[in-house]
Amino acid sequence: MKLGKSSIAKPLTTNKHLIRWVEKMAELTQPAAIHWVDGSQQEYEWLCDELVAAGTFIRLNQEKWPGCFYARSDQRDVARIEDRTFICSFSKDNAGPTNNWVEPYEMRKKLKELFNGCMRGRTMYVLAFSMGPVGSPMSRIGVELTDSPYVVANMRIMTRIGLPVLQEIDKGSVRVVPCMHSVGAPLAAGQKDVPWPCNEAKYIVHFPETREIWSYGSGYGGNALLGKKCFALRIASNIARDEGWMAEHMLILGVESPQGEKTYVAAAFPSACGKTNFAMMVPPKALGDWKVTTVGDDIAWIKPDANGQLRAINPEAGFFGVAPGTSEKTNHNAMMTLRRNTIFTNVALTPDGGVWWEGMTDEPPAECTDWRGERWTPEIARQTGAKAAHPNGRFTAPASQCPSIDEAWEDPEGVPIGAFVFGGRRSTTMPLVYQAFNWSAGVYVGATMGSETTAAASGAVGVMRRDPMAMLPFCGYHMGDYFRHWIKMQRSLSSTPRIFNVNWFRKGEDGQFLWPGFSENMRVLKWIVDRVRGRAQGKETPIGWTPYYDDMEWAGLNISRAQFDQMQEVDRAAWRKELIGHEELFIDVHDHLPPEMIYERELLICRM
Ligand code: TSX
Ligand code: MN
Repeated sequence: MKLGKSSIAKPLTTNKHLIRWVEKMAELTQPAAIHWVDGSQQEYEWLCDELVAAGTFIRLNQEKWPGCFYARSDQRDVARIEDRTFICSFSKDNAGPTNNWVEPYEMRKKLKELFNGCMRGRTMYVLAFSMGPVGSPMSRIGVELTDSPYVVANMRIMTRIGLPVLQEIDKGSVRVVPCMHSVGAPLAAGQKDVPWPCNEAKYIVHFPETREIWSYGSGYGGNALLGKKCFALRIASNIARDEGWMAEHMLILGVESPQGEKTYVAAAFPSACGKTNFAMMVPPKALGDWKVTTVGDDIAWIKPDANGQLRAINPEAGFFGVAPGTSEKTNHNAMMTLRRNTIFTNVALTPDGGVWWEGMTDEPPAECTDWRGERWTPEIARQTGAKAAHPNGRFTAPASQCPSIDEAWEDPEGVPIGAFVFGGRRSTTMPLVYQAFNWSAGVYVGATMGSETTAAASGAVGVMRRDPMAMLPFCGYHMGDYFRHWIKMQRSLSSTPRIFNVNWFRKGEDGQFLWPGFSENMRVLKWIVDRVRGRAQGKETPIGWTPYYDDMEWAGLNISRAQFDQMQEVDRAAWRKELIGHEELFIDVHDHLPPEMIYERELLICRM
């Protein structure tokens, strides 16, 4: 093996397959050094020092932001890139019409070219990580080889890494998902590095059959932290289908009643619906002693236990949250979580060594340095429209620091799921809440969910985008087969979780939101829990059961019967149009669509 002057550090494993793979990949990518990540605090501090020296990290004011760092990405590397994301299954049909597919042999050839010598002048980090608590029967292990120390630092917060994971691998019986990652910016001898190396050409590639991930050219978020979207959703959705469990793009929260009864809920929302806010919700005082606890804010791995009860784990260990819009008012628990040991990326830097983003405070700072490194003032913003923080600016924060973290969030057996909640941002048609009549009707609700677009980044504002189970960009196989898998799951359950749909975003004629949202969503959650526990009535409508006004708790909130009726209205004319939208979605995946989806649509038409 040809390596630079730094020799290969001693492997921190006895696993021959792992060592051989690392050697082979080093031969391909030609790093100057190899570093086996042990995951220790000393190592993390050393890594952060290196990142500061390289200009990637800025150490924040340690008085106000202890253990926190600030990073700015390259301006062309700020988000996931769906058109560069590939599912390279043997057959194109298995990837389905909603994924980009390239023939695996062809893609491997391309990747060999791209990765050939791509780590020259850099260190290759060998990063063993566990998705889920180390040793849990529901956890899965990956090893990411990356030339980005920024990725290592973020992965240390987002997953469990290092020695305990390598010890699991050394037991020899676990299957490891190999994850190759390079920013695609080799350094020639003596060449000066940039703070955020990346490559114009980007490839986020999944081989579902061999359970491999290859990511090239990006150092940002889901493109580079391969445990998250790539492993825990795209690859895991394949593993889950094969093994009879579910890998879902869902938050998990616990609801504790004043009597101490605990009910766990898993919920799927497309982006820009406030998923993290919901996961960390603070109930209103007026409701009494209801408590909401957080198990996870993004991904749920859900599996039937020996009794046919679905149990869920959060495979992650941190929150990679969107910063803009996060404030004391919208998400107190997130603000508490990110006060220390947090990495901020693409937000604004304040003169006193702090961070700021749009929506963090009512008053913007008099001046700051924006996410592009330029001077920003409220006046400049008024004139040019410049944002201090990128709309996709992020915080990477340890889940353990979240005040609302659930006591069972690391339970290796997972938490029992009582309800699934789907939702979207819909200004019309969709009521505040309804319950599907049964499992297959609920799967239909999830399959047809969608959201109206908000950010100009995705084109026009207010356009309806279908996003089945919020999984469209994250399902690693054919979406029709994915619906089939949902339908099929019922057979391995003694009782299925009840399925609900919510919509916090319905508007009145005046264009105002009908529902106050945020803390008040607890009232909806309470009805959901009461339904799960068989305590509340449901009013039958064509789409499912809705709450009676008198079954909702209204203490401390002024919503009249008429207002409630308005937000719960099932408008048959609007629903007939809605059903045409469902048809359009189903046309795309029709050849793999389970018959239950067709039946449910027919039933819905009949009830309209
Ligand atoms: O996160 C949100 N949630 C869930 C909270 C637990 N948001 C923010 C979405 C953007 C990411 C919401 N926005 C919610 C909501 O429930 N509801 C709304 C819409 C809304 C916005 C503002 C007000 C009311 C509703 N009212 C005032 O600003 C006074
Ligand atoms: Mn997500």
